[in-house]
Amino acid sequence: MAVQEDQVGTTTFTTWLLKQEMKGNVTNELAVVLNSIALACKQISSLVTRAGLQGMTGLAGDTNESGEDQKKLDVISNDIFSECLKTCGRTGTIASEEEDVPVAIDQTYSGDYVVCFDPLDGSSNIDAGISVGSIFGIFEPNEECNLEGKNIVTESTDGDDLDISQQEALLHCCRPGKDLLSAGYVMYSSSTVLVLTVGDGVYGFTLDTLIGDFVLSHNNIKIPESGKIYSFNEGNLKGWSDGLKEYMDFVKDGDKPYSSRYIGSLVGDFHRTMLYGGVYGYPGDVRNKNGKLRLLYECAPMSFLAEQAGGKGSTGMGRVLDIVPEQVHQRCPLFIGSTKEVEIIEKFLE
Ligand code: AHM
Ligand code: MG
Repeated sequence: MAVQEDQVGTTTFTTWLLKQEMKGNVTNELAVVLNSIALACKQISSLVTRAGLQGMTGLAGDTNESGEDQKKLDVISNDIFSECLKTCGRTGTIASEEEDVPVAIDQTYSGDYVVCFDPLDGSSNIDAGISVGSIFGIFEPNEECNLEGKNIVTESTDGDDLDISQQEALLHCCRPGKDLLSAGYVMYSSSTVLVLTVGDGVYGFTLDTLIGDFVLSHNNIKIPESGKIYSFNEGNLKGWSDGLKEYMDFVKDGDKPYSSRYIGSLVGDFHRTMLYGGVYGYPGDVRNKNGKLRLLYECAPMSFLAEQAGGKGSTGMGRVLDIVPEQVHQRCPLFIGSTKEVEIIEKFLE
C-alpha cells in the first residue's frame, strides 16, 4: 500500500510515526518510546511556561554529577522524562545529565531501548524566560554485554565502584553516535517545537496547544550549505587555540562580516543554525580541553540531526559521531551546522 504524503499543518506526530512504521523506519516499540518522550516534553513545556507563576524558578539546592547547581525545573523535568520512559514499558536503560550513573529499568515489557537525555538543557536561562530545551538520543540495546577489553570507566563520579547492573547499563550507553537509531530535541520558546530524526531525514513538529498535539510544521529540514552566522561564547576567547582565535578574526573581516548570535541555550542556538545556516561552537580551552558540552546526550544527538539535515558535527579534528564514549558524562568540543562553515573551522584548527 502506498504511504500518503505528510501534510504540514495537519499531520500529527502520532500519524507521522505510524507512517514511519509503514515505511520500515521505526519499529512499533520504538514508536512507543518516541511517543513517551513527546508526552514528557508536553508536560515540561507546560511547566516551563508556568514556572514563574508556580514558584518553580530558582535553585533546587543540589548539584548534578558535573558539580553544576541544579534548578528546580532540572530536577522536575528529569523526574517527568524518566517516569514517561519507564512507564512506556519499552525502555531498558536510561542515562540522564541529572543522574550520576545510567539506570537499568526493571519494569521493561519489551524493546529494551537505551535512551540518553538532557531533560532541560540551558536551564540557567529559565528564570529570565529565555528558550530552553530537552535533548535525547536512542540506541538499540547491546547484544553482548561484556565489559572485558572495553575502555569504559566503571566508577561513579564520586569514585564508588559500580555494581554489575550499573556496569551493564553503562555498557548499553557508551556507544558511538553513529549507532543512534533516533535523536531529537524539543525547544521551549515562543512555540514548543519537537525536531527529530529516525535516520531518514529531519522533521519538525510544533505543539498545537489547542489540541495538545505536536503537528508537522517543518518537512524534511535541510541545513543551508553555508551561512554567515557564528554562535560562540566569545567571552572565553582568551583560553582558545591560536587557530580558533584566527577564525574569530576571519568572521569579522571583509566587507560583509558574519553576524554573531548566541543565546547560551544549545537547543535554541542549534535550532536557529538548522534553519538559517551558520555554525555553533563550544570549543575546548586551556582549562577544559574538551569544552563544556556532553557527548552522549548533547553533542552526539545534535550531530546525528546535523548530518541527517545535510550538515556536519565536528570536534574540530574529526566527526563527533565516531567517538566511542568511555564515560557517560564525557565532554567533547563541538562545531556544528552548515557543512562549509564547519569545514572552514576545521581548516583553521588543522
Ligand atoms: P547545561 O546542560 O548545564 O544547561 O549546559 C549546557 C548549556 C548549553 O545549552 C549552552 O550552549 C551552553 O551551556 C552555554 O554555556 P556558556 O554559558 O558557558 O556559554
Ligand atoms: Mg545540557
